[in-house]
Amino acid sequence: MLPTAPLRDLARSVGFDLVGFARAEPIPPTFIMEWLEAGFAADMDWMGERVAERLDVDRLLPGARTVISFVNNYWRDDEVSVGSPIARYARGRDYHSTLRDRMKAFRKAVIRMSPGLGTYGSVDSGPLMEKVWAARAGLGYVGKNGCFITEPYGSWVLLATLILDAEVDDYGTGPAADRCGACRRCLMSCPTGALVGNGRVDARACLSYQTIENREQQVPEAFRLKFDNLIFGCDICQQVCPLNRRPVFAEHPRFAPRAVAELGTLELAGLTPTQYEELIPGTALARARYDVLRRNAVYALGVARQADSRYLLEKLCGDSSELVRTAAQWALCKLDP
Ligand code: B12
Ligand code: SF4
Ligand code: SF4
Repeated sequence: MLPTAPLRDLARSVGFDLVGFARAEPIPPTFIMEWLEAGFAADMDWMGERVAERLDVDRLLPGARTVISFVNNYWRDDEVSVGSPIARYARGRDYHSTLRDRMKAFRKAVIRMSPGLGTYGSVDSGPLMEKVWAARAGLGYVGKNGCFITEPYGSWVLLATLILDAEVDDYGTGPAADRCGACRRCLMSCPTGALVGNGRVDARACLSYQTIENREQQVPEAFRLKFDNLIFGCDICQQVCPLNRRPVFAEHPRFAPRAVAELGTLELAGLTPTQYEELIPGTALARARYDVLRRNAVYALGVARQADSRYLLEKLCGDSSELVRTAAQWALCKLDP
């Protein structure tokens, strides 16, 4: 049995803001099955492909006993990125590598303490329900906005998860008390009605999905009309949340905005392949390809009816990417209704 006190110190020393421990018990299937059956996963087929693993971490690490949940606050208000159309979590260095590096350092040190220990770690991409583990570990709860909300940092947090095949001496007591109460601000503010109750998000309507995961086709017009200075991810349901009113500045330079977060939509729509290669690798924006990022920025220019974008939009009507060409034609029509 591992003692949690030194593990907590270790988590802090590698850079995590919060850490908690949950027993590796199976997750009831209702949440994810109902979500998948309702079609809320849109075309993220990978969400339905490894459901058995998502529900039972023993399938990821045979003999799993404990799930450690790590939290990093990432909120910053640097002057340079105040008007950025990129969601906050994606403005700095790619969080996957930041949290992964921290978890690797943690894992290495724990294995030194307990040789032979089996582990399985993931940040975002593994078949794990990370918010459920963070809730079970007692670090907060899932709000009506579908986000994991902590007491000290609100929902401006990212999660990493590590499974161990050993027990620890102190487990979290489950989700923190729900602090949403009668508030419905996120539900009222979501521009596309993607919040469908009880913390469920219909990804088909969520602008985060449409800007990042919908990479093959045009975004349905009803949604692209909501690309209001928003081209990668969406923070609206977090910005309006009263539990996010007292954010804490994330000091670590890895969370500092990169050069791309200083650009506006016009500059992003006009990115050259060379600029893309200079600015995007190493950030979470790399998930959207060159053409997808420009498609999104072009929509935002159309929505803003920005007169100074006419020259660029006309040029993009002849772009080699069909995705960008069609978006530019649409945006030009918005300029000349
Ligand atoms: C698919 C996905 C998306 C989809 C769907 C969003 C969603 N809420 O499901 C899309 C593309 C829309 C998306 C958007 C975003 N995402 Co996302 N996403 C994921 C991913 C890969 C899986 C989530 C999932 O399993 N969804 C399926 C539903 C059914 O499960 P669920 O989200 O856990 O919700 C249910 C359970 O939590 C259950 N529940 C609630 N409390 C409890 C307690 C217990 C004990 C139990 C058993 C169950 C339970 O009720 C919920 C509703 O059914 C996770 C990473 C991961 N591997 O977990 C990141 C993750 C959730 N995303 C993250 C982020 C940062 C975002 C964005 C904020 C990015 C942005 N700025 O645009 C937005 C937020 C949108 C929103 N309002 O939720 C962070 C979470 C940050 C946070 N504070 O919550 C994660 C954890 C990635 C990470 N490692 O940090 N995302
Ligand atoms: S991220 Fe944006 S679109 Fe998605 S649920 Fe929140 S407010 Fe709605
Ligand atoms: S806006 Fe209100 S209802 Fe939505 S998550 Fe925040 S406190 Fe809960």
